[in-house]
Amino acid sequence: ATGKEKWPRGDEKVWKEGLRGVDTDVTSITKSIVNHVQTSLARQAYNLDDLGAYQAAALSVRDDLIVNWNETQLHYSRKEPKRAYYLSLEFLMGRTFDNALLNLGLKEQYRDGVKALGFSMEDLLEQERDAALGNGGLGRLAACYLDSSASQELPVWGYGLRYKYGIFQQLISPEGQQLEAPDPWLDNQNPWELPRLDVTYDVRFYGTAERLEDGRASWHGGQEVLAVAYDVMVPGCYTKNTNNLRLWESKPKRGFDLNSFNAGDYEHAIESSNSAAAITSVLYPNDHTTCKLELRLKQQYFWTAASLADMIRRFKNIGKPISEFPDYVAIQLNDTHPTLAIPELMRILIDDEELPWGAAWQIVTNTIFYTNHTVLPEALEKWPVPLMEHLLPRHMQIIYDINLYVFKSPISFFLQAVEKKFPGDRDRLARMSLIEEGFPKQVRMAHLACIGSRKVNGVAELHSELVRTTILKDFVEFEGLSKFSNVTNGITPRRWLDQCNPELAALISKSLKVDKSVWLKDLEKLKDLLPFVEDKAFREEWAAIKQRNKERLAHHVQTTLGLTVNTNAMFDVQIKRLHEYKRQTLNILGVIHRYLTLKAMSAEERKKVNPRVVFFAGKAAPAYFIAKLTIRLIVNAARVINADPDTRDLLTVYFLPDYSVSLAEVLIPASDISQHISTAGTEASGTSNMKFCLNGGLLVGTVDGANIEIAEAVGESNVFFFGHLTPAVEDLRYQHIYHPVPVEEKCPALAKVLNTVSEGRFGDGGVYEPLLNTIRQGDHYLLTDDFDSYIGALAMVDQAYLDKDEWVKKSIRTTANMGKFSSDRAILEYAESFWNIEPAKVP
Ligand code: B1H
Repeated sequence: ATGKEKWPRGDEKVWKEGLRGVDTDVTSITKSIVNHVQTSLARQAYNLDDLGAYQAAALSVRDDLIVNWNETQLHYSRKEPKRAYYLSLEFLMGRTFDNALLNLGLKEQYRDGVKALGFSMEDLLEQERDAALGNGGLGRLAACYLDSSASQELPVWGYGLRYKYGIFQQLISPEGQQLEAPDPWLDNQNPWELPRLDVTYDVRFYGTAERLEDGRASWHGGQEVLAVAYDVMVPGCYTKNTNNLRLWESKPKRGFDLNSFNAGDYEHAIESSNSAAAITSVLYPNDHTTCKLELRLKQQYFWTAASLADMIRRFKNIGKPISEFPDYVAIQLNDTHPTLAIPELMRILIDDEELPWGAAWQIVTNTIFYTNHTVLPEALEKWPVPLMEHLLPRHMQIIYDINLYVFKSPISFFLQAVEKKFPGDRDRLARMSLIEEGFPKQVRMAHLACIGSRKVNGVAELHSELVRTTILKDFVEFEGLSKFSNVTNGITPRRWLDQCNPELAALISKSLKVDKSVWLKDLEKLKDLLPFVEDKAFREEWAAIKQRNKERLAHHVQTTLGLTVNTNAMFDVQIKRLHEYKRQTLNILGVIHRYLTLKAMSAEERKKVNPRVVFFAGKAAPAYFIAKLTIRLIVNAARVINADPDTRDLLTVYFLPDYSVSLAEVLIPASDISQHISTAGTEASGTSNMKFCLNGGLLVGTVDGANIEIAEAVGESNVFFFGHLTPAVEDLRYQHIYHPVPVEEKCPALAKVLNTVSEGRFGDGGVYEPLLNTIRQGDHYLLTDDFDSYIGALAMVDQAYLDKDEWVKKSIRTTANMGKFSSDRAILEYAESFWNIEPAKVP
């Protein structure tokens, strides 16, 4: 194209007449669905099952999304606003169909249309597989932030990987062991993505980097693979703005240049893990433990390189000088996984754009932002230098150069500052260096992310303070406090209230006398529910909705597991990844304690006890032995407890297999109480805590993460706190190691529970010894310190639940005060204080 052609080609009127809009009436909708049955699916009314009907309806909604998506991209291209890019290795999107219908405001019309065609909306919604391209909170946060960006009309794109297999499917064996099966989520086709086979980039690995003059280098040889774009439409709520999530798939490059392969690289080229398609094959299922596999590093580079190349191409289209890159682009790193964006952008600016080092560094450090999500040492990413040198030789050079430039160069501004402040402090330099000494040496990705970024933030007040005072303390002293801030996480009220709890959403709209499109985008409006605390009829409706949500969950358990759940009981829920720091073990040991207490009661005493159903769900990393053993204990304890005629009316326990976003949508609205009981200082934020409270569930928790801010918002009288506080943790751990006290002495109630397990009350006790020993020896997560106060907090919950009316008041107050935790608030903080971007509403 010369750029001088007439646009559009042909007759503009003909083009305009051909354009489709968004269908909003039932007749057009059924027409469109039937059309897709007939043509896209090549099927007919007489051979259409629920899956086919879902696919046709989804394709019809997708047409609407495409219309809006196209308009949005055109609008952004014309307006040229500064854009932000959210780089995340995980996007835990869940299902799309229902969410898209609600955001488009077409749920009712589609319900009617589908019904007219002889299907039920509920059945069709169940046909969709979750897009489970994430492990847990970090990935779901990314999904919530995309929803909020689109809903707030912000020009934000997500960049991630299109894994062929998402998080593994969890099966539970008859012995109670977790088994893992692959999640082939793309097998039935995915109507929510647009393959962009024309949007591709070459990504290089291995090869050699030769230094040239002016700090530049030439990186050549090695292996090149192709990154292909798949676009996922992200509709905003009641707006045309429909943003993009671009996921990369790896493919072998055609026209492969065998000559560029030197003998040393040949071996790697034929390794199966080295095949191009392997790169985006599977999501790594470890959360909070870093693996040092070459393929994982390849994923990280493949994705950051393709994403940056795409951003540079888009930026170049607007024809501005490269020095203005930070005026048009902000890049948010979701944890350290995309930290290679820093040396990669340096490489592009220095080697391709031929900028001097200082100018390049200026651009990088004005463009990139870094969010930390954990202070657990085992989760901090470090890559062996030999692996980096082999896979990414040019990037390793750049990292060494950054290290010199920032910390040691005599011309460096930073060195002068360091020298002035800490003369001759060699230990400090060793602590701060990007390279950790050892065998092998390792690159500290959090340090690289920190010094290469404009801002660094944690995800809740306490966590951000811990980032400043522990893992990045030296950097705060070095660079000043102002670079380090906090953005407390949020959740989208569209999925986590309107979609998962439609009856509650309807009651809120009716009572506030405002359309849900208003309060869903301005969640502080929930405050206006407070006066209804005193309205008896409202309270009754509120309680009745909770009851129906409990019945919906019971129905789900009945149909999927064949188990009957007592819906007259209090529903107590803990759902999250299995991890020692999250202390599911504390919960199950507490359940066993309750069971033993009930067993010891007389029939008369038992009559006064309120029945309780305890739900667990969550996946363990496949190689995490202790976490898997916890699942086994939960499953086997449940089996014994649920079968005991003395207690089963008062206490039952369920481990629901294969936790997912969709399962969370059923569990959360049904909970009376949920547990967020991490050892103080270990859970960076937590986000399910927000989801439960938004749905009127109360919270039992430690003084940790966002629990603290939730309590501040809803009032401490509406949460049940227990356990030691963060400042005490370090000291308690020291005591465990140097002045150990036997559990029998320190916490007799817990000792009794541990012994009951050891003695084989829940199947072969020997099996659980390794788990029990983590408590008896070392007790890193302080179960022996917190057990008594935990049991005390649960007793307070029982006490409070006796007064049902007061409980409902607490529930209403909780929901009403959760406005702060909308991800709209969080994303606007990023947009305003970090990225400096503004809304760009599509007219
Ligand atoms: C969180 C992770 C995480 N923090 C490494 N860190 C991973 C680390 O695959 N990996 O290598 C995957 C995930 N995830 C969670 O982030 C925190 O534990 C939560 O407290 C927090 O709410 C969530 C979102 O900020």
